[in-house]
Amino acid sequence: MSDRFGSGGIAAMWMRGGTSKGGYFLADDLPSDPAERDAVLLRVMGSPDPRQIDGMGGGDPLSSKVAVVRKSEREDVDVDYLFLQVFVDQAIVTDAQNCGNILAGVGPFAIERGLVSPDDEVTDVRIFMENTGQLAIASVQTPDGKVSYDGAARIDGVPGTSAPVSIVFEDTAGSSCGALLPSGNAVDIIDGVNATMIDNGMPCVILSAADFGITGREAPKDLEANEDLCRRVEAIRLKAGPLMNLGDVSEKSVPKMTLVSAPDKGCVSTRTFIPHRCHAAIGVLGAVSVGTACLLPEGPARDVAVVPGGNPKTLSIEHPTGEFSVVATLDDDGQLVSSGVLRTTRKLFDGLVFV
Ligand code: NQM
Repeated sequence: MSDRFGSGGIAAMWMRGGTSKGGYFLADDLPSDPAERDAVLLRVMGSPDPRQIDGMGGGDPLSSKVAVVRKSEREDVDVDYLFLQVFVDQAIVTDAQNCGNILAGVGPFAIERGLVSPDDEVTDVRIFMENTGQLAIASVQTPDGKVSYDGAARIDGVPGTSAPVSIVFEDTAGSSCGALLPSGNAVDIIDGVNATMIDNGMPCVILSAADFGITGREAPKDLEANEDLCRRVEAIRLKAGPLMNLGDVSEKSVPKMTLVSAPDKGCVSTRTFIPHRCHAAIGVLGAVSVGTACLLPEGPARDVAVVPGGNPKTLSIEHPTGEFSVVATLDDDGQLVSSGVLRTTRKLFDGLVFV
């Protein structure tokens, strides 16, 4: 662990990445021992505490996130990115999930810290996602050799506009579960309801909102207040964990639980528990996995989805604050081979954080 400024502080950049926010660290600036690193990060975020009042976290899983970045030694890769979810109200730091929103800030951070040299206008940063062992290619705006955060791109869930960061994922199927459909089925019955257990970058369980007596259009806070719903969804999640090769998930932030219903004008409407708070939007790789479920021959998502023709297809995943477009490229068998998403990011703070 380096003390670059001799102050006892730890060098950190705070960034909004997509619809999430968190601390970005160079791996060398954190303890190399994972247990020591996690203790430092709990202190940085102010966890466990629902308000995270004694730390940088925002009292919400979406703003209690960390990226650890290092120059990669892998062939054809620029940087390695490890995502860590710092729980808000429990002393848990987990690397059991990836995060495609925080990923949006990794390319700019790597350029700002000198790990990647900017090209003209746009710099493609090849990022190895350590949590799942897969590659993402992020295109960062770098006019005049400097990262630009200003631009006209708009994503739902974030006010205003910013420079676009487009990201392409390949080979995300089975990222954490070993197979796209870890049970081998497009549909299984758990606790009496149809469930699709799927992993195309994020382990997700897809359920029909109607099976829980809700419309699927409720506000996240109303769903979180629905104790019967939360209890039933969590019971299914705990059973799905081992079936998805994730083991005991009682202290993990996966699988995500997505309740689907018919779309307004897109492909499918969603409400996603991540896994205990209801997402204000939807995660990036979560949206890719839900979009992929819409393309299956059967299941709760397929039952309500309106899938556009053509290839590639833009799958508009509706969520509580708008929609998330996944551009899906399929092979001749109709299997998704790559997905493209548009995100934006913003540098908020660069300095030292104290523990
Ligand atoms: O699915 C939240 C987020 C995420 C994860 C979560 C994400 C993804 O919105 O790739 O981005 O599901 O915990 O940041």
